[in-house]
Amino acid sequence: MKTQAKVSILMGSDSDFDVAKSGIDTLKEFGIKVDVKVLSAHRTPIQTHEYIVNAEKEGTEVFIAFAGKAAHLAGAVAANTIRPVIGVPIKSSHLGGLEALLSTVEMPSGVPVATVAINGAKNAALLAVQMLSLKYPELDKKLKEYKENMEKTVLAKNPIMED
Ligand code: RP5
Repeated sequence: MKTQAKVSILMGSDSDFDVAKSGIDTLKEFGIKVDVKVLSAHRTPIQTHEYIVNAEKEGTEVFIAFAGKAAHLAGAVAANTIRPVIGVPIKSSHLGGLEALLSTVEMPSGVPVATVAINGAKNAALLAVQMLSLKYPELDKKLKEYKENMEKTVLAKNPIMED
């Protein structure tokens, strides 16, 4: 099932791709058009700014930003768009991702970033689908099916015992 909904995925480094992949795959399962770019708030600030402005003009409705360490990418995206921004902190080898979580979630008042768990790519994608389902009835329907299937899978593995 295809939809006109469009999400931009940014990651601070190609080393974030392994985490981002499950989010990208989830969005594609819902038939959402995904534009994926490696852009950094620190290493390519000018190109990041240009991309965000153009993406919004070209129809991106939600941004998802993956970044680790001093993770300023989601904040930098939110500073340059009025579209919703979801931040995914990436786990690091030294500090375990807590530094990225705090860098992503502690936004100043007026510039929100909806921050999911460390490496929470799938939930970021599902949150984006939930936002888009307000506009696209086909996504609303598919989300309901997704939740029903999740419930069935859990109950099949863990049947509720009756007295
Ligand atoms: C962040 O620094 C990236 O988002 C990545 O998570 C981390 C490490 O980047 P690399 O040194 O692997 O390129 O900006």
